[in-house]
Amino acid sequence: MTQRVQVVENILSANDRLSSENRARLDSAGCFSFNLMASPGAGKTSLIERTVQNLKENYRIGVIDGDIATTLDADRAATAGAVAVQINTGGECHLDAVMLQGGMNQLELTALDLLIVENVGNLVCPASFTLGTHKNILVASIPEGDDKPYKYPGMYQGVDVLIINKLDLLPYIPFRMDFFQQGVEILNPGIITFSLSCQTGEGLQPWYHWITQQISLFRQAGENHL
Ligand SMILES: Nc1nc2c(ncn2[C@@H]2O[C@H](COP(=O)(O)OP(=O)(O)OP(=O)(O)O)[C@@H](O)[C@H]2O)c(=O)[nH]1
Ligand SMILES: [Mg+2]
Repeated sequence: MTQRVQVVENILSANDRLSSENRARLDSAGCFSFNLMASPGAGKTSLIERTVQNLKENYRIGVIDGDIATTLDADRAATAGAVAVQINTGGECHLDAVMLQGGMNQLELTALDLLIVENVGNLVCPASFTLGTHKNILVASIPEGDDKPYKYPGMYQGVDVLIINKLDLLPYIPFRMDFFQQGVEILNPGIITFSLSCQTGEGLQPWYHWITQQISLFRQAGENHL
């Protein structure tokens, strides 16, 4: 048991080291990045499609898509207008820093303003593996149910931004928004939250605005370090 704990700790600290290297590469390339995490089907790729379609006029966008199998999501991101790379984890339930490094090696980072990473659909494993992206974002969705913050606290605790997707389904599904938000508030007080629908487009403008703002702040910080 002690040995097993030691091995897990070693794996995680090796991952942390590599994720710092990934961050340094992204910083020196001037490429702002975020990692989208969610349960399967919450709408990560739909959000990427919308985001790329909306922002591609102003920014050069890369997408690294993590999935157990297929290139379906990277194909969707590419069709939307991103430079897209698919990573198949071959059964692993999360991306880790070395996988992201492999994906980044296939992209010309200096030619990108924004890198979006889509993690494997899972509310447990991705929370334990930092990748080196600037922000970690959780996409929750109405059909998953309002109890998810209580049942998956690690994921809700460790993120910088929360997106509540599939708002269009709220009238049809028993989902107590107050109960959900109380759970979030206990775990991650004051977290930046966007409620939206990738289906109807409702609520997407503030999300696009936030990205634009973050890219400006990131560039200003880079200039201050020169
Ligand atoms: N009603 C509704 N459906 C949505 C919305 N966003 C996404 N969907 C649908 O939800 C399903 C899953 O969407 P994806 O974007 O593929 O979800 P994902 O999180 O990328 O899924 P995985 O990569 O498999 O984990 C698709 O059928 C989408 O059309 C939304 O806002 N409202
Ligand atoms: Mg997807």
